[in-house]
Amino acid sequence: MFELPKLPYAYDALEPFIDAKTMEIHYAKHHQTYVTKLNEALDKMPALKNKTLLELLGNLSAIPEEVRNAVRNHGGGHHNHSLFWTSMSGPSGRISEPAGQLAKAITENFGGFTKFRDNFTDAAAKLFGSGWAWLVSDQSGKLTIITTPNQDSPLSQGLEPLLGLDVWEHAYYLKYQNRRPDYIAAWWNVVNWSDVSGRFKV
Ligand code: MN3
Repeated sequence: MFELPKLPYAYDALEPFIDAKTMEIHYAKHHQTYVTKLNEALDKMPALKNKTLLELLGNLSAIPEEVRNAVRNHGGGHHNHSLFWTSMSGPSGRISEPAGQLAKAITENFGGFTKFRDNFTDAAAKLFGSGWAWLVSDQSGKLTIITTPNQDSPLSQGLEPLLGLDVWEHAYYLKYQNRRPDYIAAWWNVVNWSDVSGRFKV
């Protein structure tokens, strides 16, 4: 059975950029629901129960049709949010710019960190409806910025998610209402590049 991972900081750790109430509802209610519903779907398909999220999401066409959408939505929701929480941190220990190989790759692929950040911000702001903006790498280590609708995971496109931004309204509405660009601008302050850089394997 999949379980809600422990949040690596307190609900108020990301204040004032992301408020404690949003974090509490987002983690304890929204993320928990994805986990619960993923488990409910897998209860109907015991053959899938030993598979990892990567195995499930990395080959959706192999999932029986009866539960495929549930695995895609709730398995994706579980994986996306697990990555989202660890990609952020409170001020202590937070590294505010990429380091090492990832810093080098961002410069090579986007022409510098500022350009990367502007492109990512633009993609997240323009994404219509609910979904995610991502920094992903392919098998060769090439980096791109993509968006996915709903809870679709980059894993289902054979891409490795390094950094993801949740732009569902539930991620920001309490504090920012319809001002998604303000939420995105604030979010950059809490990205923990040490975690993101650690995911990049060339
Ligand atoms: Mn969310």
